[in-house]
Amino acid sequence: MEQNNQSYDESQIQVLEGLEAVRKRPGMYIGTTSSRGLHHLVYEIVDNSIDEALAGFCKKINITIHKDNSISVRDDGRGMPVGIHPKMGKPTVEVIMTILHAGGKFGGGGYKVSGGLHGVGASVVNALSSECEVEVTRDGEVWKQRYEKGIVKSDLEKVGSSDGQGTKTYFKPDPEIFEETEYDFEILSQRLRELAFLNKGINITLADERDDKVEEYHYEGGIKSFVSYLNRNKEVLHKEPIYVEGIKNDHTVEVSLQYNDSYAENIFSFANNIATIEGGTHLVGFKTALTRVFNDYGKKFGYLKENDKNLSGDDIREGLTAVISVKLTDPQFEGQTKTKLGTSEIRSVVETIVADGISAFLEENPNVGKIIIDKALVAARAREAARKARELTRKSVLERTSLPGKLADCSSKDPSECEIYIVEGDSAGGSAKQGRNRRFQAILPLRGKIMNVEKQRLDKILNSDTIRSMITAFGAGIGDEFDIEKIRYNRIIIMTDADVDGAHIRTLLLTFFYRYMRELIEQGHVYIAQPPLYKVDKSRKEFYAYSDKELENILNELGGKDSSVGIQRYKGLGEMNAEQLWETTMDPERRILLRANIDDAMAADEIFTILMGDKVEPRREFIQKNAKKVVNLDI
Ligand code: 2B7
Repeated sequence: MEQNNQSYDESQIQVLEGLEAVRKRPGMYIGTTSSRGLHHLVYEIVDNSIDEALAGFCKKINITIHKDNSISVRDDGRGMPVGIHPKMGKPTVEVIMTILHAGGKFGGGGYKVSGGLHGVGASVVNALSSECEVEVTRDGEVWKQRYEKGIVKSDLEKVGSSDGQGTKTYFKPDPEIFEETEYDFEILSQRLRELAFLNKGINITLADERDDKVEEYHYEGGIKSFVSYLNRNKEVLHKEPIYVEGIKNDHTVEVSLQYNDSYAENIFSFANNIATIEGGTHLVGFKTALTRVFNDYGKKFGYLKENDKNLSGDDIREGLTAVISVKLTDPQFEGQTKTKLGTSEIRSVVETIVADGISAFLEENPNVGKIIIDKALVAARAREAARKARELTRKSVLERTSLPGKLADCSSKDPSECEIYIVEGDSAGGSAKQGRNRRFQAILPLRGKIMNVEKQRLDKILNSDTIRSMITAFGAGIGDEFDIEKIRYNRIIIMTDADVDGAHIRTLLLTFFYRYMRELIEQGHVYIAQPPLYKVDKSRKEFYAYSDKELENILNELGGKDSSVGIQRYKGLGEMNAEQLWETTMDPERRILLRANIDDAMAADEIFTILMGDKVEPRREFIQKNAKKVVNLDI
């Protein structure tokens, strides 16, 4: 008895120390206390339901955003165990909810495969919530326990009976911890849809009580449906995505792929439901298999002659949309953002399963094989042409005499302090040239239309004057040969009009950077300038407003809108003179710059795909619905 009491006290102290640590350094456990961390709480809880589903015991997961931005998650799994935990001497539910790192084997079976990046679970969510409740239904009984800031507020109590089963968790993120406490439906919906794609058959619903919205995600086709969804606005080259699955050495591998008529390669890889943005061994295995299978197939059916050079991986991946999903116990994550799968064993497992699966598919669907090989052969020829074109560009870059004529370069040659403004239109370009600080600010005016790079191959893209002048001015090359070390400017600032055309040009430029100079965006070198929307003047004083809200504030401060107040709405940069442009948009002391950050390749590609796709309808709809959003694209 004595002994028992003592260990109970000890475990109690452990709990408090553990949860206090979480509240003291929330960032260590959920990465950040910004909006991102707030949404992460939901994923942590949902991950436990997904694990229960992967174990084969749960079919439905329902998520509700309540009016006060608290959250409920309910699943129809077996329900968290309610019996006394033999080591801890208290109900297992309580252990799960209050002990840090209580992951893994409750009730046997180490099935924990899913899990967010930080994979810390329910106790962390509990610790960071001002209120939390768990309700477990199992063996005909309903049990409930309450917590506040992670501290137990009521013993686990039987509150009713029911013939169902499952777990329900309610939590309200603590405003003392989170800077942002409002949930964004779209953010949750995107991840939940992704989870439904990645775990076929599971039924997930998301309800928003703030505006009575409900969505349901359920895909019997799993990642095959995912690929169809990603290609939904594209012209596909074969009707059904190819789908391959296999299990080897306890590793589950699923791959689906479908070609479209674009030139882009879009491969999304996942390990245990986590997006592996930086790739890893599973991706390497997939690419190796794909290249090998199509070269073998090409040879076997005479599309490639014995003496022909092999098709390159890039040729074979042109126009490819693919999803790779592996599930493994104890994955190793590496890389700067811990989104690169390092587990080496997976490489050959994926390679074998994919090679066998695709070969079998091609045997049965030779017409699809021919379409893909034909496309790869054209790609190979175009790549050769592009190589020659690039050779020419590179020579001119090396010669250095040939910085583009339109470029007004800065005098400093120290890239760390230099910036280049890419400016829409000649007249704004002129004002920018006059208004700038020429020591460290360079100006490159853009004339005419910017090519939609998504629809072109590299050789065509390199024909565009606009794009060539950017490549030459930046000095770091393009595509596979892009070398960020050589970049001549630390900041690349896109300055366009604050209208729909400006937004379009900005999207085209971001698409170009994203596709051909991705590190520029990844490493945070690309910025969007924010010119003011209005000039207000009263009694010879001028004020600039960068948003409608700000205009309202200024007018209020000036004592309302009357005849003595002049309001000018800037339709374009061209309406500002050099001095105004400097004051409002270019002076480092006063300007506002937004950094373009594409940390979510999928979200970015979605926007690009919808905007740039060949089907006109979705594009128009998107621009109309999101005119505001496009302006704030990922920044
Ligand atoms: C690693 C811990 C967290 N757990 C179980 C069993 C079922 C189960 C859970 C859960 C989120 C909100 C509604 C296993 C696993 C704990 O041990 S967690 N269901 N659902 C959940 O948290 N959903 C379980 C073996 C036998 N019986 C039950």
